[in-house]
Amino acid sequence: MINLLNKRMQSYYEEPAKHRLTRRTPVIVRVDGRAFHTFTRNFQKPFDQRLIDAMIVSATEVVGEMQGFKLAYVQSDEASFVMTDYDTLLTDPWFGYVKSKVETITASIMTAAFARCMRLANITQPAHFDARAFNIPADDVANYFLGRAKDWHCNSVSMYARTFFTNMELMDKRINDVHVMLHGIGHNWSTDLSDEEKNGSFLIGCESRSDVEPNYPSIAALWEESCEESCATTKNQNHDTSSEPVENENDLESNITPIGSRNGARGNGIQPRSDVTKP
Ligand SMILES: Nc1nc2c(ncn2[C@@H]2O[C@H](COP(=O)(O)OP(=O)(O)OP(=O)(O)O)[C@@H](O)[C@H]2O)c(=O)[nH]1
Ligand SMILES: [Mg+2]
Repeated sequence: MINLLNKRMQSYYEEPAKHRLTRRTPVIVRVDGRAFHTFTRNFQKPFDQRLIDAMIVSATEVVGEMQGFKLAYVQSDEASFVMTDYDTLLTDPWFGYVKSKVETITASIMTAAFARCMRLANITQPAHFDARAFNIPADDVANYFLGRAKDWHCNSVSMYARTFFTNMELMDKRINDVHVMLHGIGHNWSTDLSDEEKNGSFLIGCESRSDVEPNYPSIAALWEESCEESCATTKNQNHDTSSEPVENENDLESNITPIGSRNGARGNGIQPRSDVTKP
């Protein structure tokens, strides 16, 4: 028996709220720890290796689940992932690019994995992550990651400086002034800290890389590499086998050309934007 009431509830209310991300355009998903200022109250300051490791392990778990994953960047209590759905003509988007599904699943995987890491460190306090997903043009993906990396660079310097100076002393100081203040008391941000603490970590393939500096050429090269690497490995995977392409003008897939199959990062022929690439 057809449940007409349920069908009406779905078509009137659920379906209109089911927003989908745009196909054949990269998608960024960013998770962020909820109220981590409070959660980390008893953690080591300015940086706690248990938190850094747990974020990388948890983000790696998301990477393992995310279809079309290309590149991720982890810093502080946040991680950004970029995925695509155009490695091949028949690549499926993760969860049909249904926005709420992508966001809730990503936040759940991250939260569950992070809780496991915390339990191993004997921390039982609950931690939660939110997630947001949005499209971004392929030629601005490197700029997106550059923005997050630059943000971490500044936060890392000021978190380190707060170990030695009061908020009052650091008020209205530019980043270069803070470096000078640190040098003045015999500390050097660039040599005192680990790469993870200074740069955050990029996840590409099965690798975690903390040696990537926050400049456009390095990050753009990584994005390019992630597209090429993933195209090589995912070709002929993730197919919707129920819909082989047909040369038919009514077939949605027959009138499109594969983008990004060889040079995925800029496969659409658009040159990278340069408006925010200069320091
Ligand atoms: N002690 C310590 N704290 C950290 C470390 N990494 C991140 N944090 C804390 O995590 C916070 C993350 O900042 P936000 O995400 O902007 O702030 P939040 O408190 O999580 O608030 P919402 O994200 O808005 O819920 C920082 O302000 C730090 O207090 C670390 O390695 N050690
Ligand atoms: Mg947070």
